[in-house]
Amino acid sequence: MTLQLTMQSSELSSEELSTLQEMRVRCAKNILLSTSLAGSGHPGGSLSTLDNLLVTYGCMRHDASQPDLEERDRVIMSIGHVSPAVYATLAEYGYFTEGDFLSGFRRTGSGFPGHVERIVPGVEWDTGNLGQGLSTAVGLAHGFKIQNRSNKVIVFMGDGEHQKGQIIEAIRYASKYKLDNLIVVIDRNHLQICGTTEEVMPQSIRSLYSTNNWDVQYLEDGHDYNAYFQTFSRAYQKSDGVPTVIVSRTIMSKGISFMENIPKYHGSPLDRDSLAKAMAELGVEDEFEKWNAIRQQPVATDTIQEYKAPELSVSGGTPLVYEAGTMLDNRSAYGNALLSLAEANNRDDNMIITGISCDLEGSVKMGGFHKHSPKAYMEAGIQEHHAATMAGGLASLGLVTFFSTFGAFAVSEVYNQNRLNDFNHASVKVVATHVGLDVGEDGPTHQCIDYLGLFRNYYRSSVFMPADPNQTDRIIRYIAAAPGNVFVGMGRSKTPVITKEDGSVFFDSDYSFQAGKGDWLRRGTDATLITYGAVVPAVMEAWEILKAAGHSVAVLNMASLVPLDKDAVLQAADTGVVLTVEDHHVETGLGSMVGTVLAEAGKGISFKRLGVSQYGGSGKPADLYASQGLDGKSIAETLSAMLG
Ligand SMILES: Cc1ncc(C[n+]2csc(CCOP(=O)(O)OP(=O)(O)O)c2C)c(N)n1
Repeated sequence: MTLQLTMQSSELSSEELSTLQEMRVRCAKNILLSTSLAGSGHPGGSLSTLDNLLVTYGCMRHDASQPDLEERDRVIMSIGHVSPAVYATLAEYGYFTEGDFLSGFRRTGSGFPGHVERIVPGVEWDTGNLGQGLSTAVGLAHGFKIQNRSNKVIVFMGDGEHQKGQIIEAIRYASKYKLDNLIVVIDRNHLQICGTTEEVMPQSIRSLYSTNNWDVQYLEDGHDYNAYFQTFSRAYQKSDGVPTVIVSRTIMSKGISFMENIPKYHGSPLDRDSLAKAMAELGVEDEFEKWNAIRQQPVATDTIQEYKAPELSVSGGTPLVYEAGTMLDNRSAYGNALLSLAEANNRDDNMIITGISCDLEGSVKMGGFHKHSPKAYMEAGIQEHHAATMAGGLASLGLVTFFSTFGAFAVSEVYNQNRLNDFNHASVKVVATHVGLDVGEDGPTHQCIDYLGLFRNYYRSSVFMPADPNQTDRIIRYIAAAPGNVFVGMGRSKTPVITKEDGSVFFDSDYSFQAGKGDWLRRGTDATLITYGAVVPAVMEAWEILKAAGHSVAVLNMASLVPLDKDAVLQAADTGVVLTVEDHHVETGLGSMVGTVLAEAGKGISFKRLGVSQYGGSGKPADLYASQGLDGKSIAETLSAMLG
């Protein structure tokens, strides 16, 4: 069965109301059955959100036969734990059958995971980490505005969830950017895991929104279909520049007398006897044994929705080549490349390249881009958690989204936000400046030395570290056109253009960046220095010293760290001596990656790692490098000792 409600009507007809009642009974049955069959899950919040979900899907634009319809509205379930309610609702609306859901829920390999994931047809975003859903929805809503599209975004949130700080960041942002295409629905059941929301952490949810100029609608009975329909329809149809929140007073476990208002049922399924009692209350057959038998069969995978990347048509623009002898910071080369990409791709009626920064526009060199494409530049304020998550929402619409701030705030600060983008194939371009000891005088809190260690934990993200302004230019153009999440890091200082031995530009107009490919800056036979990023000039200085001492040393620049050019590492091993040098925590950086490649290939060669072995200090980058053995002279000494 499915249902299409007409939002122009003043109220629901009696047929529509009885259809909704019938749907509710089936969904309640499936919520309780699925969780009892799995022996885990979240029936309480599922039953309290259910009524609002059922009406929402009746109103919004969607088509179960085309889950990726361009014109569809987007539902983000910030409360990913109410997956039973979502799957039951989507089954009602024809995305799959209730049998698919009941036979597969929470089984390894099935298409129906414990928290909602986009492998389920109709689900837009993997969630479960509370507090992030509103930011994703804000990204989508802002993205639709930038694309001049009329799609709406609806986000379902919990009341306990509102204790998370990221939510207020998103609330402010939605108000600033007048996202009237956004509707928040809050399941205000006053309960969370450890008791009432008042006991666990008192909060005034409505005032969070009203003080930020949202349209706040309160429903005293959130289970009243007509009241919700009327409020939702009004919010859906207005265009006054004000986002809407519907605070829907609901009852946890609504509809099952002995479960209502008991916090335990937030996350506990019914035991066998209680399930039988609940089925009797609902007036439906108890199908536990039937589905339990079916669940002994191998898990079905045929509903699993494969991820499809949005189709992109991005021009890389014309590369900028910086001449030999130029000294320029890589972040300026980034800013120039970003502006050039905007010039090549952005039109007033069609923005493709977008950029977000967090009160650091000048430092991350986004000023030129902002001036060229004001509609596509987003100043998110000092709200990095929101900004990182929002970037995922924007990027998932096919907007090429650059998120730029200092390394410490683009990586460590928002580790779990980037992680969710990774789950969601979001294709965010995290371009961080002020990475490593190269940050200098601002000191260790600002010296991001863990970007590789952290990003390597994600399965779907690349890590690129340019060595000079020319390589920066080419990497930025490459990532704009290549789908996928990526981290690009750069230091703060001015750095020389890298040249070949004959003095000509190394990354010249013929060079194009390739992921997974190292650059042999110098060839040599006695040893190899493997390096990247801000320490490349120091390594080149070491190379000069070693050359003067009569050593033939190769220098391999690994701008592409993930994926890593393992063949080049093995070629380096052929020299018999390998030293890695990096402006990164020595234990979690390139050195350890190279060591693993060598060990797995059974290479018993002379191998050492140089990197940041303790928190840096506050001082000139050259002095900080020298203090940790990362200056040219120290690198040359270390390698000389290895050469014997
Ligand atoms: C960031 C984060 N912290 C903790 C949890 C664990 N957790 C899951 S649900 C929940 C309570 C949510 O309460 P509420 O939003 O009121 O949802 P309801 O209990 O009404 O379903 C918690 C703490 C989580 N999923 N994410």
